[in-house]
Amino acid sequence: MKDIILSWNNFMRNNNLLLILTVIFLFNYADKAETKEISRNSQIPSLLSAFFGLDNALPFRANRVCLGAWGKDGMPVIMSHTLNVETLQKEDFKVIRESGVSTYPNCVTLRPAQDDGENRTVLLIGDFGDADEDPPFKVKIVGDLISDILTDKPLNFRGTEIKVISLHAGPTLIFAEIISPDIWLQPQLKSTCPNDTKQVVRVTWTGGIRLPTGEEVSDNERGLYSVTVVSANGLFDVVTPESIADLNDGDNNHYLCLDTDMKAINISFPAGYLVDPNQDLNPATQIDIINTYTYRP
Ligand SMILES: [Ca+2]
Ligand SMILES: [Ca+2]
Ligand SMILES: [Ca+2]
Repeated sequence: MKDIILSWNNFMRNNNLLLILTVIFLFNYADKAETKEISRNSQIPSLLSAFFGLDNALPFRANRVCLGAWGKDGMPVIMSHTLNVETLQKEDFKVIRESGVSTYPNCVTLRPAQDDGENRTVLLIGDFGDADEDPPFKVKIVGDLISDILTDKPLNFRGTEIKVISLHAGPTLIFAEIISPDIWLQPQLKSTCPNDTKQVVRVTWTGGIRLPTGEEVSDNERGLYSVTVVSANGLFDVVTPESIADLNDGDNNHYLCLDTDMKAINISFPAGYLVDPNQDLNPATQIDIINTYTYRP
């Protein structure tokens, strides 16, 4: 009898071992399948930032974009990829306050960042809580919101979320990419790059930016941007843009026109020169450049 119990115990031990090995195998397999799926897309959709830009303070003119927006909260959300506008709905965005109370925006819009290739900044308009009492804490995508990037599987933002940057924080750089001449040579841009431009980096801030005087940024500020470039033989240099384009359109983008062929890898900007709509000054900020377009001289 004792022998039977011992062999039963052995059997169970072996079976447990088998079960554990099976679980490990399945996890590994699932992990590999997942990795394969992502690498085929080589893209993972995510929210880059959600910025509590204005608290009960959207200006009267915001009514033109969203009826009743005057005096509401404004929160730009930056997406990792440009959006298929037809899949953008206010019900896709759930804003959760510190207390746990959640609301949907009254309106969402890609305006004013709507030039070709820009549509990754969604302005949420609504009542998201109050800065001092119960501020917004988190934004979560709860509907199907799809990127317009062509991949074998649609890039869906559903389920992604991000912690909200507080009202009193200043604006920072959140995204930078090399863009194609097809985009920066377009005449409909409000301001364009000079003819001898070799490459252009589009930088995106977490929200709208102006000078502390209330004026729009002009080409006079180009020297504030430092662009780290690297030569073909691996030598680093820091340059300033020859000029800034995409000015005076009230959005959170600047196109930095570079007169060098060297590979641009990083952008930095010093503290204290720009303000967000709440008049908070920018901290020192920097961001690596993504090369979604391959420059061929
Ligand atoms: Ca623009
Ligand atoms: Ca509010
Ligand atoms: Ca702009």
